[in-house]
Amino acid sequence: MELKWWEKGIVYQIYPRSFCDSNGDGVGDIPGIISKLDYLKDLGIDILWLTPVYASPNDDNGYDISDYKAIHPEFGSMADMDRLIAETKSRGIKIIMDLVINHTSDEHEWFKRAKAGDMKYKNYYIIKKGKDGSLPNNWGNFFAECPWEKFCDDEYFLHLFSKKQPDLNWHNPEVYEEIKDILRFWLDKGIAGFRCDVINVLCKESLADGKKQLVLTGREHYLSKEGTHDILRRLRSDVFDRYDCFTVGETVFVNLKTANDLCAPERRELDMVFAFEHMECDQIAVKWFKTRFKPEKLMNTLFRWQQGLEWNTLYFENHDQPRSVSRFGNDTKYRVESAKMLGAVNFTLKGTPFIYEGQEIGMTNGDFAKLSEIKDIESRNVDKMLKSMFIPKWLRWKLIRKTSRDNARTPMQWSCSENAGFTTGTPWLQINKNYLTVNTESDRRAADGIYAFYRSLIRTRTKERILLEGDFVPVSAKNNLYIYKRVLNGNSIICICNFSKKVKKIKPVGGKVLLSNYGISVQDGVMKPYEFIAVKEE
Ligand code: TEU
Ligand code: CA
Repeated sequence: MELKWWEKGIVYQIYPRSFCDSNGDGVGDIPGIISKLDYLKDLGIDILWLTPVYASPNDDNGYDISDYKAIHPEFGSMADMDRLIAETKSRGIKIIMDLVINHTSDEHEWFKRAKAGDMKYKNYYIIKKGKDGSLPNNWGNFFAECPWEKFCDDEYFLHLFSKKQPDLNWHNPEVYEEIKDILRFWLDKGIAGFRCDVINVLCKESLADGKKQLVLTGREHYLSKEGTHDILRRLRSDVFDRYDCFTVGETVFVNLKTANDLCAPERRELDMVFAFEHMECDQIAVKWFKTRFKPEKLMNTLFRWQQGLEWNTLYFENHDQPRSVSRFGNDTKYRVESAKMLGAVNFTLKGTPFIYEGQEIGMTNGDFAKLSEIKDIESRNVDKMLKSMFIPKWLRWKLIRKTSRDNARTPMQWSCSENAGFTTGTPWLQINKNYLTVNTESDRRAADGIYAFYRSLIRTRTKERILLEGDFVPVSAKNNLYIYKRVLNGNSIICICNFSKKVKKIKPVGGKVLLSNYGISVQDGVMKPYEFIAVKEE
């Protein structure tokens, strides 16, 4: 079957605040993105995903939207956005935007009118009376706080995220109509699709108490419910089908069954989903408690998803996760090797690869020294929660330093000039001091640069039909050595990955070397630290 353009393509995620600042206010912006389009074109990407650039009070860095049809002035104007769309188009790059429709900002006109007593708008949100003088139910919240906030008198509104992010009431058909209109507005401008934020929690089937759980009590009442499936199918036939666009859902807590339910082609809901299971391989129960990383958990999870879902999104990083080289690789002695190896795994599995800004030069976790240097609302709430559990300060910091979303949000490191070439002003979040060595300029100059390796990954995947379409076949997964094949019409590519610092012996594989992070041309049976090799078998 002919692959769709979003299956063939490579997606590059931009976190606009941290990408490139054009006017020296310390915040990345749309003109900054435009100035780097040639860089992205040279890398070889096909699709850009922009995290929210809409008007927002920035309680959650743009995921709290106060006007879906306006650009936040700190990012530029609508004219800048139109120019970005035109400039990407002329380079053959498409743009997908973030669609945040589980909640709005409490500063959105709808919520303001609801607050002012307008019944029409009150019904846009989930507002409920307390129960016997206390909260409407016992649910938990994604940002480690109480999900109910006083609305007025004895009423509360639901917010699964921050209190400045009230959840929309998807049982109200008027909400559906409003969102349809917003989607058309952007699609008519030439946007090629959406990354749909927490899309599988839209429909709250009931507001009854939930079964007590360590995190997110109550989630059985809203995770991937029939009402959500119905909304997705309707959005598809009412809107998306009329455009050449695609949707990728950010789907929390999905397993193989629910992921298939959300994106199997015949169900006509989403085109792809972001699953999280492989991101949970180094945590205990909740993401805020990290345990030692064991490659077998990561790789076995990936192997299972490769076999259980027809088409996967392939990602190791985004704006909510620590940097992959610090987390799964080695960000000191083997930074270059392990960053390349992770990239190679991400590009040789079956699915659409996503690159998060900076991943292509092996950017590492932020080098924060104390909580006051961290801006992320999630980290700040987690600190409060842990404090209420009497966890000592040093331990709270240890956990947050490892898990904070700001690890991936530090500004992009472009050069070794002041502020890493990101801004001429004061950056909104501190730049990692390793910018003097880790930056695009130095990396592209180095003989063993990571950027150049990503370029070859992209070109190889685009050229090799086996990598695009071939079936995934696991071969072995033991002793930190992972071997798998991609197979198409009897032809195969074998991929071998040494997920450790130790040298390993294997049976030498013959054939043409397609990819090697050590630049070797013959596989000799020795796998060096973090070595990856892909060989076309003959
Ligand atoms: O994230 C959804 C989500 O579930 C997050 O809480 C995620 O589990 C967490 O960030 C991992 O640390 C999306 C966006 O990607 C995130 O940036 C937003 O804050 C959130 O939705 C609310 O819109
Ligand atoms: Ca700026």
